[in-house]
Amino acid sequence: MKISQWLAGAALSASMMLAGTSAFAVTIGFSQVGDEGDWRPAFSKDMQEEAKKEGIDLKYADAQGKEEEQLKAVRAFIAQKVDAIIIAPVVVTGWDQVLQEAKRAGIPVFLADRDVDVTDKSLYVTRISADFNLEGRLAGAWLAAASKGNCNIVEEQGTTGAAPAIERKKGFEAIISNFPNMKIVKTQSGDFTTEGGKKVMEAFIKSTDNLKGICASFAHNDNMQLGAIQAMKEAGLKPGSDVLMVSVDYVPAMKQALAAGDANASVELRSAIGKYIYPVVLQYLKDKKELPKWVVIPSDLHTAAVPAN
Ligand code: GYE
Repeated sequence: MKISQWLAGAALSASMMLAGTSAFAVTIGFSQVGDEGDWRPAFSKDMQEEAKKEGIDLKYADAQGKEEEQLKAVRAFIAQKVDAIIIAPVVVTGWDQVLQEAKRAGIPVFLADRDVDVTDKSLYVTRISADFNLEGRLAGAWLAAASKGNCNIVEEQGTTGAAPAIERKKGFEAIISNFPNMKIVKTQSGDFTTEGGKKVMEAFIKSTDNLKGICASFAHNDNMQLGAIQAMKEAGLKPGSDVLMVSVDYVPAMKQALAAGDANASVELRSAIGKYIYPVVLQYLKDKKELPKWVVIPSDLHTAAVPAN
């Protein structure tokens, strides 16, 4: 629901008429991970634009990839008595205490994108995000079909302890474990960055004698895969034909890599998700109705032609 529709309803309320208020301002604090790749800044921009459209006063805090910064930002939002807090958590651990502080202050917390690992689920209202495990399964299923179930894989993992790194790996492994001739032979974290992916692939190239016997690179995000593509080209290899390249996000640079034949598949992680997130938050602020703990945003698989061999 748009805030304009909501306002129309709210304006009818006797209390507002008595107070003579014609506008309802909602203040939301949003603690964002940082800007580690191409997907994240697109998501941040969308959150800011959608907030404007909804008439939300958005307090935006960039944690530069550090959980300590997120904890500080959340505490600052609590001190400012915002109406709600949205967190895209860097990693899954370390959240219990600060979420309890928000709960004591009566400020509802919503998770966007990444997940947290807390035993008391009442510490947040809901999480609005894509299914990272499904993304891993889609990538694994594509690769199983493309390689006919025969594939030695190198894997570039996302940030250690981050929900998408954990779940994409689990989902991918759940699929390839059905194929006795598919296995991950090298795996390392590239921290979701282009530079990280490049470094990791350089190490893989060295330790496998120029990717000898390697059939695919699975990267937990496109930026690491784009870095891996650079490293492979510098080593005289042909990503997309010598080695199958599958990753997640479907950012514009990956669309180009797919079109150029440097990559073969990418699972889309939508970045324009403010339109999924804010209506849930605003509705909850209005009616305080309990929500399911996860509101799922759909993911799609995009592929380029698989080279025949
Ligand atoms: O895939 C990656 C970003 O949290 C799911 O974070 C997100 C991931 C996304 O850095 O590119």
